Amino acid sequence: MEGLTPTQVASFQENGYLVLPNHLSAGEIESLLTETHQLLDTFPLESHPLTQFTTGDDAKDDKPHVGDDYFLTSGDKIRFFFEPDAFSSTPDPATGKPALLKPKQQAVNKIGHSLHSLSPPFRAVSLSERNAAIARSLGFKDPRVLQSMVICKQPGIGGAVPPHRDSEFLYTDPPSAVGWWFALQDAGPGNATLGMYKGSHRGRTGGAVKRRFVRKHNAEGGAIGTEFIENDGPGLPKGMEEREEEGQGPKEEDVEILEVKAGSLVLIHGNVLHKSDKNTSDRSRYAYTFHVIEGADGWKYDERNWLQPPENGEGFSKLYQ
Ligand SMILES: O=C(O)CCC(=O)C(=O)O
Repeated sequence: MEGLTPTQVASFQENGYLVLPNHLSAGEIESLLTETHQLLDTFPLESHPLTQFTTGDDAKDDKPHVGDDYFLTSGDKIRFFFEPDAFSSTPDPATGKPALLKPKQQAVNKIGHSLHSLSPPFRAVSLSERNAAIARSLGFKDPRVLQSMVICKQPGIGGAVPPHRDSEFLYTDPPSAVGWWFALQDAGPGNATLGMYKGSHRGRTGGAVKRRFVRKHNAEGGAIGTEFIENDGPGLPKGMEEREEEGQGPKEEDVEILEVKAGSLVLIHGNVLHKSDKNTSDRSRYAYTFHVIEGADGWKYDERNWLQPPENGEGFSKLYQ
């Protein structure tokens, strides 16, 4: 199976991302959307802790929260995270819980984080020879797939994703993450598409990983949530050890607002800064994304990362079969 052309690899390395139009067939898009709707229709609300998705530092005390545990143990499960704006600002007096203001299907921010292993349609488009060939073109020796999710960007309330680099969340020493992001619906300026800071992955433009999103622990060693900490390890992938140059940091005028059709694949360098706005339109913007990290000797997946390997000891899903 063919991977990327040398021109495509060069473009990925130059810009920090690469758009591959028409990557998924109409049948594949249909199967992923059908599965997404089926998951949204059937997940039980009664037993759900009503966890809302945010990457902020929201642990208010040193006790584990049910919602934090639901998030932190979702790496090998299919779970549902709500839009903060889908809830009433005061609890429902009958239940003591915040009340959902929308049907659950239109209230979920994302579904994650192991669709690639647990859902047959998502597994088929993730652990594929086609993706293995792309990973080979990018130089991966033993690529491992993790943190797969559907991001719904619900009409009117789909929350903004602040500028970030994926290696801040899935840190290996040295950094190696690459995101695979598939548009399941057309995405453009009207419905909160991806905004990519072109070239911001490079060391000279300040692309080194400077902060990390990790598990927060209490004095007893229990995980009580998440926080950002300073990165004290290598900030750039092997072979990219450039020094930062003053005044070369990411600029808003370098942001490319992607306009992509359903079925497009966007490859996202783990060090490139990217974001998406709040979806204030009346159109959803479903996307499926998973990430790949280097699992070979010479790279170490960090034990403080928010997402940890499954407890069965098998490690993250191998892309090379
Ligand atoms: O789909 C989005 O809005 C943001 C996705 C993203 O930033 C990511 O997958 O790293």
